[in-house]
Amino acid sequence: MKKVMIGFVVGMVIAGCTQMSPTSPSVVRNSESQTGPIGTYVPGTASLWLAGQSDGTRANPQVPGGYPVDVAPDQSPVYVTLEVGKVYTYLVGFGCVKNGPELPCSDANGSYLVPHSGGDENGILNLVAPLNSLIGLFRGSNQPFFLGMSGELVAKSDRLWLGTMDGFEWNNNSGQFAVKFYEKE
Ligand SMILES: [Ca+2]
Repeated sequence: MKKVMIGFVVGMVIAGCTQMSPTSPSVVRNSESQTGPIGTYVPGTASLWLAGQSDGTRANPQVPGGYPVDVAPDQSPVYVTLEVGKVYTYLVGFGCVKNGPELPCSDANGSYLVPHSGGDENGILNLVAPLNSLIGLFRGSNQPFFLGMSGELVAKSDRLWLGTMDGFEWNNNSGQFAVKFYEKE
């Protein structure tokens, strides 16, 4: 039993390290069954203002029109593939994110409200949402929205981008959220 537990812990640490520094959008589909949940890790560095942008595209200045400090694909968001028109519930299983070194870690509901400091950028509208919270953006839409720890949504397109909320400078964020989407019966 002890050996099994050690193996489990080591496996979790390795899995955590692997997922802490994704360099490109990733999708992890649960292989337990064809109708199982769709899950992914969302790193704190994932910015929706780089959603769908080609490598080298920059985003997230401290002020509108300022120098954008983040770049695709390093701070690009991850995504899940959903079936258009279907209803999904989602749940963040674990994880916490912080928006800079020496700052407190937040769960996916985030902390106080902040705007995107760059305003509208790369064709994606501004959003005011709790700092460090889990946020989403459907492909084909330009309006990011708050997701938080759990909820329900209708898939407006086949791709839901996932990121975390910050004012600017996603590149100094850390942590991640593990989120799963379940097709509603
Ligand atoms: Ca930051």
